[in-house]
Amino acid sequence: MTIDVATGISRILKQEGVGWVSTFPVCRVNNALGREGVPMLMMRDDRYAVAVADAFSRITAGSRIGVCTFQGGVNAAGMQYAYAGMAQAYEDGSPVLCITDGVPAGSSGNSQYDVASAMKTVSKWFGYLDKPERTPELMRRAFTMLRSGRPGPVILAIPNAAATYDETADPYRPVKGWKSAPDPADVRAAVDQLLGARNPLIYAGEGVIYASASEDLKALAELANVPVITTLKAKGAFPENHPLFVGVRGDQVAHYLNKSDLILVIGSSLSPGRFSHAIPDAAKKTIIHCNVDELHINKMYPTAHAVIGDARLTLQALRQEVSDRTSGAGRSAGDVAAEVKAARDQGLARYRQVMNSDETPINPYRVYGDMMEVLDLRNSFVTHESGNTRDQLSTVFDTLIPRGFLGWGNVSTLGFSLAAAIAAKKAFPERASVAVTGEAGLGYMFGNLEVLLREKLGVTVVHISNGGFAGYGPGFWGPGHDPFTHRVLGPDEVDMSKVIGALGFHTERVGEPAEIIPALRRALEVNTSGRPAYIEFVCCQYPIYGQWVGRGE
Ligand SMILES: Cc1ncc(C[n+]2csc(CCOP(=O)(O)OP(=O)(O)O)c2C)c(N)n1
Ligand SMILES: [Mg+2]
Repeated sequence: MTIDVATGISRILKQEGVGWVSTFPVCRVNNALGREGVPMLMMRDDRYAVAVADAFSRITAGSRIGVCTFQGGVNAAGMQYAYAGMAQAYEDGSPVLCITDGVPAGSSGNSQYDVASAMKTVSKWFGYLDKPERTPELMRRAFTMLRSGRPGPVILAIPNAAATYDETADPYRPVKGWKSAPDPADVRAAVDQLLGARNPLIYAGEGVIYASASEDLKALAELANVPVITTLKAKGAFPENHPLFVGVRGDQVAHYLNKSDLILVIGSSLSPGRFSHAIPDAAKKTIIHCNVDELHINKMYPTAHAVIGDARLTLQALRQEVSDRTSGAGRSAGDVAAEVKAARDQGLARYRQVMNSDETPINPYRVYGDMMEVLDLRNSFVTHESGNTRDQLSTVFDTLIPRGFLGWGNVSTLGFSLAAAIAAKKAFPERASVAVTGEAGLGYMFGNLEVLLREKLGVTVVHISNGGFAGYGPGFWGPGHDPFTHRVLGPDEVDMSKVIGALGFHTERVGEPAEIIPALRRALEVNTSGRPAYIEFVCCQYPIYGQWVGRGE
């Protein structure tokens, strides 16, 4: 049967189990999506169209692929705006499918912006559908890239969505995705080193989440009796109430990174960026790097042993090897858990204190502490923004299940938290979904707040309202601060709860610590009937949080 490319793509997406597509108009595939009954989540700008799909892939660990469409072709306005979203997905390695109009044959070279070269800088793979008959082939390749190997965005450009082909000539079959298992000799070498180390440390990255390997990580850590730290993006890959959990950042993590003689890295690129640790004295430590591909091996630090393969298969193989070597007894290493507890108690003491603070304006940690009390941490979703909310929540917020918290941002682009909270609601409608933001993130969200009302997405936006951009590092004061570019209108000048309330959100404005918990409860209750909520917490400026090792105070 002869069909057009747009219809073919829509049907293939359905075959691949794609339940909805986020978009900002226009894209020539959209009308076919509508006709074929694929719901569209229409965002209010192209960057958010990408970001919601990106976040959906992250939150479902790639088990359900987020798909978006936006304008491209000769008038690539949408694509130019969406670029920020794609760059962010590429930075963080998120398997999102982006579909856009391609430059039609005969029109290339007409504009200044070269679509193909721009898209190649932000994608794992960029496909250009130059012949309608290639629709099944390119979609197969796209889903192969999305479901196998190191995750990353795939972009498909369709120059002529109305061109037709015979659907029966090359019938589409869904792509399962493939994994690779590690070389047994590498596993043995890694375990030799691990069992010979005095102070080993597990450094877990987001690959553990993409491989659905949290249980396997726990099993290895327990058998080998090794403390665990996770990266920001892997926060929640290891249960944070576990006796072997050290932290994501802060003094206790620094203590373990400093004292370790061996670091077993699993599912992380180990690429020190702005929001991760450097490895202190790396040349003197043994780094065992388990990763899904070779891109990150011997990058920045010398790798003593690499184990290349899927994180779950690798963890299972390591565990089996440790078990075989120790007759099932595991590594005996004294009271590791007691030492972890002491380090955590010491490192977290000053935060635990302010989590109970009664001061006004409210201390932001009091809000986070009360959130932990109100939310069911096994059945909720929380995410941060760029700025203090990232730094503070990743210091103290206890995450008990994978993706109970989404940490993000090798490069953290403001505004992503709302996209993440929307995607979490789509992925797990029964879970409370909370985005915690400062004023900068809120500014990026404004246009998209309408989407939550239109789509009845019961999400709560928590605003740590402190009247300024803390930005990075020492914040509002001290050396290196940004005194000329931090002040915006704050809670004394603008009542944001009225502004957002006029849109139709349930809103609250909270100035008293005792009111935090009741306000959160009301917001979450309203969310259950599909109404979004916004709470402005009038907070003090308190730019204090756990540090990254090697990044300076
Ligand atoms: C798109 C983008 N541009 C710039 C930045 C740099 N940046 C990071 S945090 C921040 C200000 C944060 O201020 P606010 O939202 O008020 O949070 P606070 O730290 O005060 O809690 C800026 C400008 C960024 N992360 N993303
Ligand atoms: Mg602020």
